[in-house]
Amino acid sequence: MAFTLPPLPYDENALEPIIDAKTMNIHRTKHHQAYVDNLNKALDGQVEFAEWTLDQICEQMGSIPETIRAVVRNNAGGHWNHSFFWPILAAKGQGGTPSVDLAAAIGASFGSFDAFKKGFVEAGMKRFGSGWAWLVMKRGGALAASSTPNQDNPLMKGFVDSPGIPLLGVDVWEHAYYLNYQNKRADYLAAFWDVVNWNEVNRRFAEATKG
Ligand code: MN3
Repeated sequence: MAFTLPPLPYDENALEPIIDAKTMNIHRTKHHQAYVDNLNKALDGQVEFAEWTLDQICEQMGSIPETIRAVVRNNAGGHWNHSFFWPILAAKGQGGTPSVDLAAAIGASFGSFDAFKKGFVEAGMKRFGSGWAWLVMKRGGALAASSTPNQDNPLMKGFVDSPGIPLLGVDVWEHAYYLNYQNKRADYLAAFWDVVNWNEVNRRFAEATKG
């Protein structure tokens, strides 16, 4: 079954002024759509993977034939990461706050909420070139801030430094922020907190905790 671009859960201008409508439009209908199209193209005729979910492809990247693995890794990652990204954003003031349970887990793993934010932003700032910063739940339940290059994600066990279940992530490719922030990734990451959809992060955390 071919993969498709998921619907955006809000209007393209909903995240303004933090993320402008033009960036949202280009990012989703051009960049994200290209990952979808290129993933479908790469898997065309690969009957063995016809019923695989996007999660399965990311989690079992080592099972993808080497001849197509690099293109599948880039584009399945790109599709997964952006499909994850849109719903964990919400209009300023609409995203709620971390749940009591999530706040407690963040406190236990990082020492404080501010220490978590600092670690998460640092992960994004230190990522040279293009990639993502993540809050992940590692095996055993501890939370960690990490980053991945390109379109890799924490589901890709054996391919990334800090595998786990992604709870929050931010795209630090220049295409995610260049129109509004130009080269100022730090400003983009500082503003990002205003549009985090904690309701969705809480839901993912509750689901991950259930196991
Ligand atoms: Mn992107």
